[in-house]
Amino acid sequence: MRLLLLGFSIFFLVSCQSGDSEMSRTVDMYNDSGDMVGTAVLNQGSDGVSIKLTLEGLEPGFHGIHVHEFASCEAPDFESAGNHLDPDGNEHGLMHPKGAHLGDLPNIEADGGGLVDAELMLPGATLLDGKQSLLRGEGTSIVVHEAQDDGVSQPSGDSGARILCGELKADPDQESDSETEDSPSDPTETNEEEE
Ligand SMILES: [Cu+2]
Ligand SMILES: [Zn+2]
Repeated sequence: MRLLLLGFSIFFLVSCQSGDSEMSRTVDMYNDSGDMVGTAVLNQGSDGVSIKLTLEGLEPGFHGIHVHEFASCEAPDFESAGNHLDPDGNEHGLMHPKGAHLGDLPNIEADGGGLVDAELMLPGATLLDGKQSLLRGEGTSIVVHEAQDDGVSQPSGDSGARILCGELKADPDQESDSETEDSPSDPTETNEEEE
């Protein structure tokens, strides 16, 4: 019996680590002209979320990057993404003694051709449920900045303008608001399941 249970739990663990769509998410990254310039692939780890970034078209050098609190990237300034994701009320900055925000990440570096190929880690974050979830509410967003994050200045490390943004929607199948506004529901319609 004990062996049988062990067998079941091993099978369960293995099947969880492969294939569960909640454990991995791909975020498309856009610049302020609306061009897609790369992706961020998020994977659930045992003690955080890893982010594999592949980007092009950046100014060579270092750029700040953070997870912001809303799943909304309205060009050109991406202010709709809100502040840094900060469920614990911390100060900004990986080098701040009272930091950091959950969404604070180390700077990324674009090479001479403007390419970024980096893997970052968000310790303590999760793609599952909970206070530390990147999919809380309607989700969050990933924002890349013009300048590098100094790791201590408030509220965002003096990292300058928001130049790239990608939405991490809690519900990836949900269309944008404008889509639903195009087809207003019939007020006489009583069936809530179907249009
Ligand atoms: Cu930011
Ligand atoms: Zn921050």
